[in-house]
Amino acid sequence: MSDKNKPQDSQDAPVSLSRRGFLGATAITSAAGLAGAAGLSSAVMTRESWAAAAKEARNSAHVAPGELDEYYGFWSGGHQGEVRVLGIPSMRELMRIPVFNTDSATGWGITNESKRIMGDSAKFHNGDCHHPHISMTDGRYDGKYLFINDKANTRIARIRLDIMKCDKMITVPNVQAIHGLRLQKVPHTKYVFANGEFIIPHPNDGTNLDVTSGERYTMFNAVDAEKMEMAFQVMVDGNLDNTDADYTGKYAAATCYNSEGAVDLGGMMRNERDWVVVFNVEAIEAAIKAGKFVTLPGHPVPVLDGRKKDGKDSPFTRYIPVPKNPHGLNTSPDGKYFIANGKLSPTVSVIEISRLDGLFAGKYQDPREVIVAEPELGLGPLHTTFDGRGNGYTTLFLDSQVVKWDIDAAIRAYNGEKVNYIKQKLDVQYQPGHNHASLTESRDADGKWLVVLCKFSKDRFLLTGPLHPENDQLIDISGEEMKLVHDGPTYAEPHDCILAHRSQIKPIKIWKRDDPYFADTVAMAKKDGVKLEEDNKIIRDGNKVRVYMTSMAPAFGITEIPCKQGDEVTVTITNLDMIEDVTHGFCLVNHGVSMEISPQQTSSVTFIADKPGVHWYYCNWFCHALHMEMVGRLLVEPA
Ligand code: K7E
Ligand code: CUA
Ligand code: CA
Repeated sequence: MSDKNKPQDSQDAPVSLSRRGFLGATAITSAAGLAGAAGLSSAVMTRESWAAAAKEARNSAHVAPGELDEYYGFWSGGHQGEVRVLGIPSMRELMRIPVFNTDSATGWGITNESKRIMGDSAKFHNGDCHHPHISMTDGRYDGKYLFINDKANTRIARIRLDIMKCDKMITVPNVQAIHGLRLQKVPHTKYVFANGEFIIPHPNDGTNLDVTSGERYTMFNAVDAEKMEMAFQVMVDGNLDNTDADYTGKYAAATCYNSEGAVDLGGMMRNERDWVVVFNVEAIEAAIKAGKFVTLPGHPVPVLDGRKKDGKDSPFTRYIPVPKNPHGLNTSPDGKYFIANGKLSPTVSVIEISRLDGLFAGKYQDPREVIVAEPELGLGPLHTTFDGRGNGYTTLFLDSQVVKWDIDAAIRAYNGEKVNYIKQKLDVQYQPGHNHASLTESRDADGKWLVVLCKFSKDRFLLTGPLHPENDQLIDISGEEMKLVHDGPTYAEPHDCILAHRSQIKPIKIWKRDDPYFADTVAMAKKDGVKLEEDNKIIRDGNKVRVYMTSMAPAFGITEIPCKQGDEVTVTITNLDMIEDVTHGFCLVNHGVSMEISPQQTSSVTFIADKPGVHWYYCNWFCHALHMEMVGRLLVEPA
C-alpha cells in the first residue's frame, strides 16, 4: 500500500509538536497574566525515548501475575464520586468503593444499609470528592479509616478500611462546598479538618443575596472522627482552599485564595498576596470547654469567631500573607514546615511550625517572620509532597513539570546564601494537580514512589472521543533522579490519592456476623422473630411485606414471593456461604433493584411492587456453575 492510500491513523498524531505548552495560550493562563507560560519548554521527548527512560528506573513497576503490590493506593474519584483502590507500583485497579455516587454492582444508594449511612443526602446522586486521607496514630497511618470530602454537596464520608465500605457520612452545616480535608496526625486522628470553600451570607435565607456586603463568611470545620459528628466551626476572613495539620496536634493551617472576598475572577486575583490561616486547636478547645462559643440557627455545633476585628487578631487564628492565590498546603514529614503553594506566584512559602507559638504570643511584628523560605520553583505550583530525605516535589501546573527541590538549601538561599535548591525538573503529561509520594503524610515517608495526577492526557492514550481520561503517572523517586515509569489513565477526576504500605492496611476476607454495617437490619429481623442465619420467612404487616431469606450457592432460600400490587416489599438476604470470594447478588428485573451480598453479609432493599404479574429475580454476582439458575419470582396479584 502506498503511503497515500494508507488509512490515516487518528490515534497517532505527530508527537514532535510541543507537548508541554499546549495550554500556554489558552484563557486559563492568559487570565492569570501568565501567557508566557509555554516559553520554558525543554527538549521534546518522543514516545520511544520515554519508554527507554523508564527502563533505567531503579524500581520496576512490573508486578508479575500472581505477585502482590507493595503499596495500597486510595484514589479520589473526583466528580464521579467514588474512591478507587489501586495496587502500587502496578497501578492495577483493585476495587471501587462507592461513596457519593450510586453503584449498581454493590447496590450503594439502593440498599437500606447504604441509604441509612447516607442519611438525608441519599437524595443526591452526585458528588465531587478530592482528598482521601488515612487515619493516624502518633503521625503514622493506622489503617482504620479513610476520610474524603464531597465538594458538590458539602459532605464528609468515612470509609472503614477493614471492609473497604463507606460507613458514615455527614453533611457539614452552615457552609457551602467542603474542599480541603486533612486529618489530625498527633496524638491520633481525633479531628477531621475540612474547609468550607465559598463565602456565603449569614443567615443564608434570602434576606441578603449579596456576598460582598453584610454579614458573610465561610468556616473551618472540625469533625469528630470516631463519632462522625461536628466538633466545631471557626469563622474566617476570606475563603478557604486546602489544609493540613502539624505533628504536635496543636496547629492546622489552610490556604486562602480569595482574601479579596470577591465574586469574580478579576477580583479574586486583585491582591498580590492572599494568606495562610493558622488555627490554634488548643485555644479553640479551651474556648469550647469554657463555653465561649455561639451556635447558629438549626445546628448545635459550637461556632467560634476567627476573624480579625478592627485589625486585631482573634485568639484562634493568625493570617500569614503569602503570594498569590495559594493552593496546596502540605506539612513536611519531619514535622518542621507548612508549605503553601503559590499557584499564581512561581514560589512556595515555607512556614516554620516551631515559630507558631511565638506568632500567637505576639512575638513577631510581621507575621511573615514565620516564613523561612520562599523558593522560586516554576510556573503554577499547586501541591508539594516529600521523600523523607529533605526534598520537596512540587507540581508545576503551567510548566507541566514536577520539580524536585532541597528544602534546607531553599532556606539557606532565603538567608542570602548563593545555593541552588532545584535538583531536577521532570516533564509530566500534562498539567499536574496533586502529586503524592509513598507514606508522605506520615513520619514514615519512604521516598520510593511518586504519583503525579495530571489533569490532561491529550495524546498519551488511544482516543476515547472528545472526553479524554486523566493521566496518573508513576515516578520512581528512590534514586537521585526522578524516573517516569508508568502512565495510568483514570476516569474523571482523581484530584488526589494516598499511598500506604500494604502492611498498614488490614482488610478482612469474610464478614463477621456482628458487623455494625448491617446491625440495624439484624435488629429489625430480631423484632420480627427471624433468625437470619437459618430462616426463610415472609411476614405480612398491612401492606408491608418483609421477606427474609438465605443464600447459598447456587440457590436463594425463597424462590417465590407472593404479594399484592402496591405492597412495600423489603427483601433481606443473608449469605450463608463461608467461602472467600463467593458473593451473591439480588437483582429484580425491571424494578431498579440490585445489591451485593458477600459471604456472611446481610443486605436488604425496599421497593414498591407496583406492577402486577411475574417478575424474575436473579443472582447477578457470578457464584457457581449454576449461577444462571440461581433465580426466583416475585408474584404480584393485581390490586
Ligand atoms: Cu484539585 Cu486538592 Cu481539590 Cu489541587 S485540589 S489540583
Ligand atoms: Cu449466586 Cu450468582
Ligand atoms: Ca486572591
